[in-house]
Amino acid sequence: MRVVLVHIRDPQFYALPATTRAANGRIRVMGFPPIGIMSLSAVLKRAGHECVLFDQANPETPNEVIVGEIKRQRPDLVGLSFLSTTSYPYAKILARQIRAGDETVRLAFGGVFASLNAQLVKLQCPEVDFVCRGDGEQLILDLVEHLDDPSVVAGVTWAKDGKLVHNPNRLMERDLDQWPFPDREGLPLDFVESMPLDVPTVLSMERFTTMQTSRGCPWPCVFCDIPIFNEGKWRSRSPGHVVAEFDHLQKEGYGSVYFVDDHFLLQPKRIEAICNGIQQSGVTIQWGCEGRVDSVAQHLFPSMAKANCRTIMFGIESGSQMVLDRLKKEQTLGEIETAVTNAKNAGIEIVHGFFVVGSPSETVSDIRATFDFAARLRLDTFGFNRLCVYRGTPLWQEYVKRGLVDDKADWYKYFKCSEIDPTCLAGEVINRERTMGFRRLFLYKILHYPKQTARLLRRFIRFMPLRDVVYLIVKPFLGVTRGPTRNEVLSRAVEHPALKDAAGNLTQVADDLLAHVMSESRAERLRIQDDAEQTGRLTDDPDLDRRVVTEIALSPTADPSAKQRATR
Ligand code: B12
Ligand code: SF4
Repeated sequence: MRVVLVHIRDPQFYALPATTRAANGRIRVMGFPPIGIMSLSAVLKRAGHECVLFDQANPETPNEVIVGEIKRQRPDLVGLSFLSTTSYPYAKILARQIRAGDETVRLAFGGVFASLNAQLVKLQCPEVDFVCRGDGEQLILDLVEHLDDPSVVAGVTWAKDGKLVHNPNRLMERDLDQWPFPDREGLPLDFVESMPLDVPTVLSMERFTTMQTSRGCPWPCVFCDIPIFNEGKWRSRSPGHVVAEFDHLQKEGYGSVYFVDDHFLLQPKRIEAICNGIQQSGVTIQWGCEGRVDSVAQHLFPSMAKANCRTIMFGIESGSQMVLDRLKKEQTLGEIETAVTNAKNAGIEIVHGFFVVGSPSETVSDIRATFDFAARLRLDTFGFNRLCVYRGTPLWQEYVKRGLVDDKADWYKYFKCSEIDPTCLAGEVINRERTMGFRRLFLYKILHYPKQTARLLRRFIRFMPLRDVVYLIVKPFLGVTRGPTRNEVLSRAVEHPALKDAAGNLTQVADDLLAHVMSESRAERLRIQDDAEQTGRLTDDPDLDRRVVTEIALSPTADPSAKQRATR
């Protein structure tokens, strides 16, 4: 079988660098590689199928070229893969262009948004034959074998005789080691490691890629749909499998890797084994990961640094405990300070904080407290996004109950919370406070952490045109405000009006599902925690994790002000 897979992109999440070609002749893209379609391609090829990949980031394959190639190559299946609500409009547009060019080709959608809204998507996009839910590896293998009768393919939503068919869910696969490494050579692109800030910020010019070593996160943050996408479960690859992929990437010439895991820092035993494996195999690739600040694996930050972990990104969200509690983040300001301090003391070069502003019940003084908190933390980089609400999250459900969103009419949209929730500050106030907060934060960092700031700027200047670095620094002081982004406008505009009502009638399942997922999440956390405790017991020290974390925070090399804060 021949399969074409396309990764759909939001234009603002990638950019083309000034030097558009790498030394090997491949086009350079600043952004993350499309690891979803790369994973599916590897699985298909191993099973003997042919697979052709396209990425909308490739300037040489705009939609017209993709449509033309599909007409020319006549694949058995075309899969469009996209991550979020924001990229759904672009997926719809391409699906319609493909269908207009070829009436018979089989079209499939997959990815997080499509999974969580499968029936609605199928109704709104009749030109798409299959909406695929959850993990795609086994699903796509089964689908290509049953294109004419997908009734036996678990996890597919499709239509028969004009009626919607929602096949049962696929059992969640725990053995992730069975899948081959992603097909990274299937696209003629080289990716540049960057952060999607206002000016895309280049972190290195090493050959860059992403890896996924675990899936899911069992916490209940109200704005996040990861728990529901993963049915409240966390699944991981074995350390040996992860290290083997590192080894393979090193041989392929990669110098930098970022883990797209939702919470890498969950299981100390696994992290330790991965770090040991990297050191023993002599892999020199620098890597980065994301995790929670309450991780019990913080005593391993020094081992991670030794194993070339260069970046840790924490979901900090707010400097107000009230806001953290409102978001059900289940973390404290003290835990945040400890984690950031531990990471810096361990020698992690870039520690990043994700923050949100514009949360429900947040006041002006909460926003100010957040920026002050960010200033005091030893963070190297930070991002402050306006909180948005997406369908599939507990916050969306709450808004439905409070009558703030209409699930029937709004399911494919996303909103800045402040646009719809009267308990949020007005958008202009949030933007004003954010601009002022940024200015204070920048000045504070330059004055109080001059060496740390200079080191970071030196890194940027090495890889970015000077004017971009200057713009990055002065941007907060320019006070430019923007209206809605192109995505925001698109996500609210592109639809099949005639089918909207029919789609809306299917939106009644979320409550039960949410309750089920949240209880599964709690059980999963207990299971993993048990496991961590048992690891402690195996080393004859049940308090190992907690004690070492505190020791690192209070070590004599720690910043003395952080030491005071950590003991507060
Ligand atoms: C890495 C990442 C990014 C990267 C983008 C990477 C890229 N290549 O474009 C960056 C940082 C740029 C980013 C930006 C954003 N992201 Co993001 N991102 C992620 C993250 C952490 C991992 C995605 C990933 O690489 N997964 C690994 C691959 C292997 O999985 P996958 O793509 O889902 O593919 C699997 C299946 O879905 C399936 N599959 C996928 N496609 C297809 C197609 C077919 C035909 C089939 C059969 C199967 C199939 O098979 C694959 C293998 O099992 C996810 C969280 C998550 N766990 O998914 C959030 C996530 C997708 N992002 C999210 C959001 C909101 C955004 C932003 C809107 C954030 C913002 N406010 O700016 C933007 C929008 C970006 C865009 N759409 O272009 C939300 C989406 C929520 C929603 N309902 O919309 C998520 C779920 C995070 C969250 N906590 O809620 N993101
Ligand atoms: S910690 Fe919260 S925000 Fe982060 S992945 Fe888990 S549920 Fe989502």
